Amino acid sequence: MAFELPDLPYAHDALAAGGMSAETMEYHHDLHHNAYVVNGNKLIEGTEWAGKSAEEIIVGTYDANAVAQNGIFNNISQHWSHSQFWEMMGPNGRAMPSELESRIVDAFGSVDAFKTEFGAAGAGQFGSGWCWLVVDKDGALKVTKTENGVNPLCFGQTALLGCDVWEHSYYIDFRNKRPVYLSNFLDNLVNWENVAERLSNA
Ligand code: MN3
Repeated sequence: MAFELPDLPYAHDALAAGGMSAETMEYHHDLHHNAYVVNGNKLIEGTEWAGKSAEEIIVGTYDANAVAQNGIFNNISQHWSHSQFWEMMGPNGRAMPSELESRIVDAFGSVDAFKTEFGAAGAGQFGSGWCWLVVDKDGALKVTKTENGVNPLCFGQTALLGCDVWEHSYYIDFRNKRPVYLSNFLDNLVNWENVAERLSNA
């Protein structure tokens, strides 16, 4: 069974009031994410990875010692990360559930301190990549950043929240202002109920 581009969990213009335009969603979901699905399917066809889950392919093809990851990893990992990313966002007005808030305060000191660390990770990722809030193998909440298509599954971590900092994710709406894109993401776009659900399943 080949991978398929998932529908967005909301309309293309649903996040526009929160700062992510329909034009960004059309490029990012319909074109960029779709390209990872199409290319990933082509690359795994006829290989040992055909029919495997995205998680199995990501863990199985990631090479911690490689300077650059292989095409199968890059495309399937980006497909997985984008599928999570769409779910991690939602229209305005979603408050942070209290259990999640208390875990964040325990780990980072305050919600603002967490946001500062998350934003700094995203702004400090040189070139393309992602920043994340994860549950590490020891159960601790941590902020991380990853390059290109690498994601927390590669390190045995659970992704609670991820933000795409490839230029295609912010250049239409924020031009070169990645830090503003990140602070807007945290303040206006995150679906904290989805993040809390990931935490309770971790
Ligand atoms: Mn992207």
